[in-house]
Amino acid sequence: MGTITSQVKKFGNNGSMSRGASAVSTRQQQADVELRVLLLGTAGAGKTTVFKQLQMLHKSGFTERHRLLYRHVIYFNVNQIFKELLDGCVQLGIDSSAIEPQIAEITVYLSKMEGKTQTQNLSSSHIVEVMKDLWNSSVLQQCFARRNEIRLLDSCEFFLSELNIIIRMGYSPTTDDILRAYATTIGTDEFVFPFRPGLEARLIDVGGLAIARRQWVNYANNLAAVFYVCDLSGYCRTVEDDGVEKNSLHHSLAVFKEVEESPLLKKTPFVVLLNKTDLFDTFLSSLPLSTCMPDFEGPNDPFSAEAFIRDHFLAAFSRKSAIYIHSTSAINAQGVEKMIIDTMKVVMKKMKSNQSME
Ligand SMILES: Nc1nc2c(ncn2[C@@H]2O[C@H](COP(=O)(O)OP(=O)(O)OP(=O)(O)O)[C@@H](O)[C@H]2O)c(=O)[nH]1
Ligand SMILES: [Mg+2]
Repeated sequence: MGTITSQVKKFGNNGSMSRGASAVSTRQQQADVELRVLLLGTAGAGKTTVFKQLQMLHKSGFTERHRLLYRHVIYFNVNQIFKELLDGCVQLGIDSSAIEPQIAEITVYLSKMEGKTQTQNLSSSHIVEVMKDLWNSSVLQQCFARRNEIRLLDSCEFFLSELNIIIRMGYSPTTDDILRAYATTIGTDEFVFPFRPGLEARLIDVGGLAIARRQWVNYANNLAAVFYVCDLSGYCRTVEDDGVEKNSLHHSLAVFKEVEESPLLKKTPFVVLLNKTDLFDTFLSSLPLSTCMPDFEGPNDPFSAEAFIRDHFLAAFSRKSAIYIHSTSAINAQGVEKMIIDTMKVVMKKMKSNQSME
């Protein structure tokens, strides 16, 4: 996703983020301490979604410039979704020959839209009908029903149910749309916000692909906490990382173990965010957790399944007093606000008790 990612990244480096950063540096001088919090996890786990939520809470929403950049990301995402659904049909052996011309038409249209500014328009009513018909077709619905078996953006259903709104003149993404957009983080992003008088927190978002994860060691000094984000719904899905296809939950646990064992973090408290509870609950209703974790004997309800995964994270962590595990859905603004407040409180407590032990 080269261009889109670099556009968002460019915003992060040169746009309102850097304005935020300079305003912040003045405040920083006034602050006695800065809490440094590192967001880690595998690709697509939801780190940037948590980051965006914090930006929204501590700035007053997204600027028009930010929304315009995300408009490009969303067109790119919708384009990607149709391509992934077509690839999925091929992978699952679903005959897609009848829909290939429409997919090609959509791809050409959306590729043009990705480069357009808000004031430019392409006639949209015909293409919206083509997209809606395609999305409702038995071919794509059959494919979507087996979405855990293919590579497909999590926001597929969300964006395709909003086509009338997205594909039109003057579309400006809502906050929800921005939270649903996905541009993989290539480098790192930082955001500073007041935590309480005299104390600020710096949140650092690192990309989750193997190549991006290597950068986290540069941020490991003086951390108040690591927030490790795990995509719970990955239990029935695979991801490709470093050219290898793996079960997403097993991969997340393996990376967690690697991070936890790092000597650089041996005094750092960890918050594990078990994310995407909404998707987890949906998948669990038809795909038992035992498909990925054969030791799980049920019952196959969200509470028991989540507790089982929690236990795996606990077992993988050697310092039992320095871990806090919280379930969340990062797209839910209210849930995330509460999560941030609750978990930061816990982190502060851990910090205090760690300092008193030294
Ligand atoms: N349904 C649902 N989607 C979510 C949730 N959290 C994140 N997503 C979606 O998952 C996709 C990936 O989220 P990101 O936050 O960009 O993932 P990331 O961990 O930053 O990924 P990398 O930057 O590639 O490491 C986005 O489309 C989000 O909208 C959730 O709780 N539920
Ligand atoms: Mg990211």
